[in-house]
Amino acid sequence: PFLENVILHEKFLNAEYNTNFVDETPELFVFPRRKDRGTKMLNYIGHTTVNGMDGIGKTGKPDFPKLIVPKIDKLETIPSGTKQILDEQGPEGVAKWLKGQKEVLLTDTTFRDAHQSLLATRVRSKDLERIAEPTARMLPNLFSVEMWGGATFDVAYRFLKEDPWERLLNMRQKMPNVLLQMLLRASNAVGYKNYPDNLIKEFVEKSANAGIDVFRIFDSLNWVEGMTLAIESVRETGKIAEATMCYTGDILDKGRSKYDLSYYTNLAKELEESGAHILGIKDMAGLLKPEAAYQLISTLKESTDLPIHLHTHDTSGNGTYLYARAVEAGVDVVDVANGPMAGLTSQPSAQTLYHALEGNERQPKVDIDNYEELSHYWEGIREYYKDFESGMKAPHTEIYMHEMPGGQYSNLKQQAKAVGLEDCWNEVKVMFRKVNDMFGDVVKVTPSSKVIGDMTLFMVQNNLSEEDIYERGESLDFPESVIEFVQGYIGQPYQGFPEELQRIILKGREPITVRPGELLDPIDFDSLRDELYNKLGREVTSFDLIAYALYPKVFDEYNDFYETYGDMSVLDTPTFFYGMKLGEKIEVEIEKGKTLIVKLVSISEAREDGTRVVYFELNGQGREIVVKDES
Ligand code: 3PY
Ligand code: ZN
Repeated sequence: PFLENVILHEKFLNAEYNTNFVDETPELFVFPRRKDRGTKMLNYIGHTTVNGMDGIGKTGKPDFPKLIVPKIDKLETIPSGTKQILDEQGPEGVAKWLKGQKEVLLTDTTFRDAHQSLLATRVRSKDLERIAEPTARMLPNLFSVEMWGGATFDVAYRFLKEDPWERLLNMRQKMPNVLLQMLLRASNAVGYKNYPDNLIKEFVEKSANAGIDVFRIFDSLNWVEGMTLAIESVRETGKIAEATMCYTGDILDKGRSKYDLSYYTNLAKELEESGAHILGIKDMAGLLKPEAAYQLISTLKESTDLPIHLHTHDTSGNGTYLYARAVEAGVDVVDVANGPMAGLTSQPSAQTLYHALEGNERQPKVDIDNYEELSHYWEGIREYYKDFESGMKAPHTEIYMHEMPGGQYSNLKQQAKAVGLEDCWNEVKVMFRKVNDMFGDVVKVTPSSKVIGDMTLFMVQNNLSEEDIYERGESLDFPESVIEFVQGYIGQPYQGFPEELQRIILKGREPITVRPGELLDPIDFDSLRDELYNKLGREVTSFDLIAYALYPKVFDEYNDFYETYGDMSVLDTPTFFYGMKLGEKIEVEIEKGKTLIVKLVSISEAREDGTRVVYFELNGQGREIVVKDES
């Protein structure tokens, strides 16, 4: 294979080689892997059938109804939309266009926040890409489709074993007419800690190149200094910087003055000055009450020139009503999800809002029948992922007390269960709020919300009261995330840290007050590329490099999986999660025009060494796979 690599190399063919050719051309040593994709896939299916899937266990494969995908005419041209406005008029043009619209515009979050909030972020690219083109054709009047960022990036590698960049590239191709939007955690990018400045810049640039048009940028403490680098980086790409403030507290509660109306108007002005094209309001926990929404939006409409984009979670059940009040106050865009993927900890339903605004001159201009037709597909998808549901069944108004963000509620509940606090969940909720107040009432959203959650579990688990922390704090080992937080490593909270608590937790360590990114060495991308090249034994793309820089361990594990099983994003979702039933036959298109037919024939009893033999037919040929039974 070495010789083959040499004689087929471009430089060799073009006679552009010299004596250093071999030394300077590492790819000559990359030999094509044996193409045993079929066997690898049978190994995965065999393993999953015998042992089940992490997070689901071994439950047996349910019978799912067939997914209903709307029929589209591919020969018809795709109607143009907001993407064309961006391409023709730039980000300022889009902002101006938005402000000139009478109707309220919609961002559809079904492809990102809806499944992040309802289904533990588990919806796979295959299921998103299949409905992307019908959505683009049937809902061309959307402002944007939120489909990337937040937790979807690491969950794709970590649990779904697929490449999030590929999802973006494919969806971009299928949705050429609407703006594609992502959630960017400012200096935390799509991670949970601060990253070096050059990594943030590189991430933004490559995301923009791969297809993101709108970057919703927030800082988990509403610290504008932590956001400016991300805003600048987005502006340099020519895409839309939606600088966003996270809504916390309750402006209607006059007894709680920290986050009052003037706090938000000042913040909005700072964001406008730092280069925002759109002002985002991110109500990540669903705390914004209808009257508060009216007051907030009316005041912001007066005090800034930016179009306003509002995001909420419908946890309390008040989402549609608060949107209706925001619409009265002049909000420009609101976030909704397709009905079957809406409500509870997700966004309010697009269809519900549409009907709620019947007769209102600002009713959104979308084709409601098309929305309903697409909803039949999402009903099927919701079923596919039923094992990842949070268990919340009804509107949850206690959210106004504990203030946990939509995505955190079920997560923290799981964490509490894992440390034996399942029966103390009501206590945990109350403690969460108490910890928030102890830290001076903080903005709670990834990653600051995790700090409050970690401290909460630490206190409940160790039976500690607030007084205990002040009295015995010197002798307590606080969670690492809490120490880093009061050290300033995720930024500076509004009005600072409570000094005494900070002193108790730090035990003599020095806190920082500058932007954490200023203290981090830039990433040396060249040496990182070499390191990764040596690990992978193949060419390293810029996308791989960024993923490795953000999540070295997760990316390593993803590649190990890929080595062992190959690209399993090609499997249908029920097979990916549950394996196969005895006698079942499936078709797997492993690449365009190449389909494998797999039948599960039988599974042997466990043998003495704990393995089972799984008998398949692959394209009619008998095949045996040995699987270790881990039960
Ligand atoms: C995220 O950061 O992923 C969020 O959705 C926060 O609300
Ligand atoms: Zn959200």
